[in-house]
Amino acid sequence: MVQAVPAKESQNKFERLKSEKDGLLIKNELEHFANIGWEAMEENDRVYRLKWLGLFYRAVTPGKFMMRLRLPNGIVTSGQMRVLGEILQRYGNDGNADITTRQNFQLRQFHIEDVPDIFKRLEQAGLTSIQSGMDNVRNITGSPVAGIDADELIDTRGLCRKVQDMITNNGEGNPSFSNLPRKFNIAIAGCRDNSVHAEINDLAFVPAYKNGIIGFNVLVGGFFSAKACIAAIPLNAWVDSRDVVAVSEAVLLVYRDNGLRANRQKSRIWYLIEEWGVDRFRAELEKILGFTLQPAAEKDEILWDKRDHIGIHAQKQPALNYIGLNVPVGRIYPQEMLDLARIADVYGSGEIRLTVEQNLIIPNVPDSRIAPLLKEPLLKRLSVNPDNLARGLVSCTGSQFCGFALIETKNRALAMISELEQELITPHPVRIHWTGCPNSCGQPQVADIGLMGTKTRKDGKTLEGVDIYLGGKVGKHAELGTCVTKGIPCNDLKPVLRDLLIEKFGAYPGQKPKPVI
Ligand code: SRM
Ligand code: SF4
Repeated sequence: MVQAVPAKESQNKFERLKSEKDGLLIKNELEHFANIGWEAMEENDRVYRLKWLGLFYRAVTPGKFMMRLRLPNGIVTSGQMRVLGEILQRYGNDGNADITTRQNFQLRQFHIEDVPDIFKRLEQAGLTSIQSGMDNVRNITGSPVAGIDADELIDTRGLCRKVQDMITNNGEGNPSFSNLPRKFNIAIAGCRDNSVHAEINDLAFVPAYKNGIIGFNVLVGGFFSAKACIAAIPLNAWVDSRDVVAVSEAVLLVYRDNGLRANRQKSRIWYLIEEWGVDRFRAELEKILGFTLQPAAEKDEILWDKRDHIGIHAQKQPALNYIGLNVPVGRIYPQEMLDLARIADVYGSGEIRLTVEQNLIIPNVPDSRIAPLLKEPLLKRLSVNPDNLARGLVSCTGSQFCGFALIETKNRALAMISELEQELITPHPVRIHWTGCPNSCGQPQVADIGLMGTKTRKDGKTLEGVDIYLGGKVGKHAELGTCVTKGIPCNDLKPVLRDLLIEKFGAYPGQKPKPVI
């Protein structure tokens, strides 16, 4: 497929970088990089182009790289989990894995010298990190209970996999989509609770019936950035599930060839749709598809509040259950990954799933195996029954590893929740999302309480602080929250959160009774 080349005069630093050398070509230079080491690498290769292979140089930890995988629908087998744990143990230099807000894994602290070996191991395990950063399509999210939810409408597993295979050329790398104007997010919802946050994706499919057939209404243009946060709008199109891959491909082609590139702040697909209008955008898709898209179904089937999938839940298969484990701020360690692989084998069917809330699911656990599974020591930390604040906690990476961060997030989020839980009884789960800067990777706009890192001043000193977002709604009434308070120093945050929890979320002073042993 011929790639559109942006006019030279419109080229910013990133467009120049891409047209000088396609990021995917870096694949052939990996052995060379491993031989020369990170300090001798050309800076654009090290800092930017390696992201086409899912490798992120972390200036915060000089010499170390993070690796972002692709896990369509957030599913890994126990064998794959074991390989990931072993890779971290062997090459991770005390690194860890993080479950991301796109139902995915990031692995940390690798040296470039070890990356060729790591890639061989990933490939043998059927895993890839290809095209997961920079101007590429991110992990394709799908319903975390696809195929096991009694009320599911469409099983999203195969669709997520097929869309990924189309985009990445079956994991080989696909030059057709290696020079998009910017990043691109795709989500496919298959259940009634919008478990993927469809509305914050550049392209989303939500289940809807048309003439008695279940297919998808299509949403386009959702995104968050430091400059704007936009909820996706209807494309006014209904597609049969057999057309999901073709429609995704057509949207990407239209975006690749027409998306705005000169100003990176305005390079997300939303700005093209805004410029053209939805009707022209849809007409351009139809030209590529070679057929007329059917108008959207009158209503979609997102009818429920969003579930968090934590705890023990009966599956549609008789006598089988899925067990949702809360992973505090998504962080998990190599030995725990090996334990999880064993647990999935011993009690389940050897499968593990990730959620966009940075948690885990062990599916296919027979009734008779639940009690012994609950006695596993790992479940003391990865709880099936966390407190109501821990349960809804999400956090982006923050300053521990991310160069954009204005504040430390994950450790602070955990400490704050633990203190608040000592002082308050919160009758219902409250979803608190931390994000270290306005890029919004931790999605504060979808949270009950969103906390966005900022710098603030107090007593003449510059301090780490947060802007507070309220009003984020998920599930059937999804709505983006907005900023209500700016610049609260992190050291002064606890009483502010305490008051918010009491005033708006029914919390009251007290301590949860200790379980009787
Ligand atoms: Fe993000 C850039 C981490 C989900 C919006 N994001 C980054 C980088 C790569 C910056 C960097 O190079 O350091 C962060 C890597 C830090 C690290 O070491 O982990 C980073 N983003 C993350 C993750 C890991 C947060 C998490 O803890 O879960 C998520 C990885 C998802 C994945 O598996 O691919 C992550 N990022 C998101 C989301 C949420 C989502 O997709 O639902 C968003 C907002 C939604 C969106 O993109 O529309 C998001 N990340 C950004 C942006 C702003 C994009 C923009 O248009 O301006 C940046 C900055 C950029 O791309 O220039 C960014
Ligand atoms: Fe880094 Fe900012 Fe994203 Fe957090 S929100 S991971 S600090 S870019």
